[in-house]
Amino acid sequence: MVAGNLFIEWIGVPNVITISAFKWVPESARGQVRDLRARWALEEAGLPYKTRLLEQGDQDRPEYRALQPFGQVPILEEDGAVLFESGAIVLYIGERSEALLPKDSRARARAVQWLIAALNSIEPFVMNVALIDLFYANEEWAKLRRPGAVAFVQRRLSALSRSLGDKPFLDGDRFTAGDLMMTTVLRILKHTDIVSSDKRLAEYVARCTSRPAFKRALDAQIGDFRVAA
Ligand SMILES: N[C@@H](CCC(=O)N[C@@H](CS)C(=O)NCC(=O)O)C(=O)O
Repeated sequence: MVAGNLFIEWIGVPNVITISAFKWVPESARGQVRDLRARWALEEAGLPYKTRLLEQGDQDRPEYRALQPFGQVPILEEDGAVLFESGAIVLYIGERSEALLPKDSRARARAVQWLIAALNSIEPFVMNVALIDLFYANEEWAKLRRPGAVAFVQRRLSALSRSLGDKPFLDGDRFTAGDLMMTTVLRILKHTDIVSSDKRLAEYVARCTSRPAFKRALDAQIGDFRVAA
């Protein structure tokens, strides 16, 4: 026991990973802020982390912009290394955990493929609708644009639903980083029935969000807002 403690002192305790998050966001954004993706990945991987909570305006300070050029959350910091973009962060964490990225190289490539599909083929169209609803709902142009934006995302989601088929997860029986990312993207439309009206996608999101790691991540994000309130 003593020898063990001495050993830890000698090698030094590694720095705990830090994730940036906002100290406050409006109620409607709670549970949606993208640091949730990093927190969820860390929970799946069983890695401890702490948060660096940004006050209003902190994201525009030169110190933060030097770490995240666009002034967004999340960033991940570990032992002097810094990463931005939630996709890159989830993949970085995934390197430490087969729960996110399988060892088999082809299965791993497919997990990355689904993560990129979530960010590149689904999220932009989901965001078209979300931005209209959450920021521009009363603008005349938004009222005209919304039906087309909804129709487009519905076509994408139908294709996703067909590809998912009867499988529990996008690549089959096993949850991966691709499912983590896809779930967080689909949840952006929680305020509509666009995802929930597709039974397969609704069950898929429910399956992924019933994972204990997701619940811990969500509780932690909401908990940080409560502490800051
Ligand atoms: N592509 C980025 C998007 C990050 C993002 O949009 N973060 C939002 C919170 S969910 C943010 O920081 N918004 C403030 C801003 O864009 O100024 C990622 O996935 O990390």
